[in-house]
Amino acid sequence: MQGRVIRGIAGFYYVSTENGIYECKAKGLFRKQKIKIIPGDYVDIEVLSEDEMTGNIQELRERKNELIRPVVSNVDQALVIFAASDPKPNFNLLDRLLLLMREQQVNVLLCFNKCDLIDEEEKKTLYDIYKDSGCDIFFISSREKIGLEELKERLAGKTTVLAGPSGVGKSTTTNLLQDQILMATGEISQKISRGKHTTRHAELIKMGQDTYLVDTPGFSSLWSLDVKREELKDYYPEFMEHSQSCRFLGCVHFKEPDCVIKDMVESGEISRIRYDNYIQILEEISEKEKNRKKY
Ligand SMILES: Nc1nc2c(ncn2[C@@H]2O[C@H](COP(=O)(O)OP(=O)(O)OP(=O)(O)O)[C@@H](O)[C@H]2O)c(=O)[nH]1
Ligand SMILES: [Mg+2]
Ligand SMILES: [Zn+2]
Repeated sequence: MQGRVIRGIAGFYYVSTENGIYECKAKGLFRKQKIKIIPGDYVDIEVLSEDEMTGNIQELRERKNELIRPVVSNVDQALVIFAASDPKPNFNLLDRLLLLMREQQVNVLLCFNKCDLIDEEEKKTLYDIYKDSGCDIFFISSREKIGLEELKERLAGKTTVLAGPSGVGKSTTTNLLQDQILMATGEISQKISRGKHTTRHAELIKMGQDTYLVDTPGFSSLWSLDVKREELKDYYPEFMEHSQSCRFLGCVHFKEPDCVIKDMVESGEISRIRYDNYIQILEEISEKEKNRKKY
């Protein structure tokens, strides 16, 4: 029987099939070949017991792709959720999540929730920051149920990784987008205290036919990026378009003279928030590369 691994815990894999969810083990064959089954995998299973819904994974279908952060396969896109307010968006974290997804070649739907808390002008400000960033932008309010249908349409038939900081309404929104699983909401930041056991594993929630949301608890803390200093600029579509006009080939738009990008930030054509965060990330990468050379 065919199915999809929706989560894996301590050697057990939960495989969603047309007959329901089976608790499966991976055969020794996989261990011998050093193949690790991960959430998102399409597999063939042999049913051991229909009553107990148990089985063995016999075969792993070819993966379309495989993300490392979070570990999950066969992903089509990411849904990055921030609150328009309460908490105010942390643009630096937001840009890092966009980079992380782009680094893994995953297209991003950027969603600002809690739009009931902001006015049109504030909405426009948010829109202007991200309009050239290469992601599609959605404004929703899960409280007022605004914008959810449009979002739902974009998720249909796809596997979408959900990401965003605590308290922005990920669970509230997830509950409205599907009726299979009810997630706890409102329990802001109890998890921030470290040391406690936090789930680091991705879990797929079936929303409908061929439609999955990948829930990733503690996602933002998994941050770590593997981009070279000279390459960082290539992850910013709003720079790419114009950078061939900079005086220096390979200009990173920082301390170089005659830099078109810096001029565009001055004139407001490129978002200063995006640029300043870019510089901050650029300097962090430089620092890291320097330390690496030292040792
Ligand atoms: N005003 C307003 N509040 C909202 C909206 N959506 C969610 N909330 C509230 O925001 C709080 C946090 O919502 P959750 O859905 O628990 O947020 P979360 O992103 O899942 O948070 P974590 O599980 O901690 O990562 C709750 O009190 C929700 O009622 C919205 O559209 N507008
Ligand atoms: Mg939640
Ligand atoms: Zn430049």
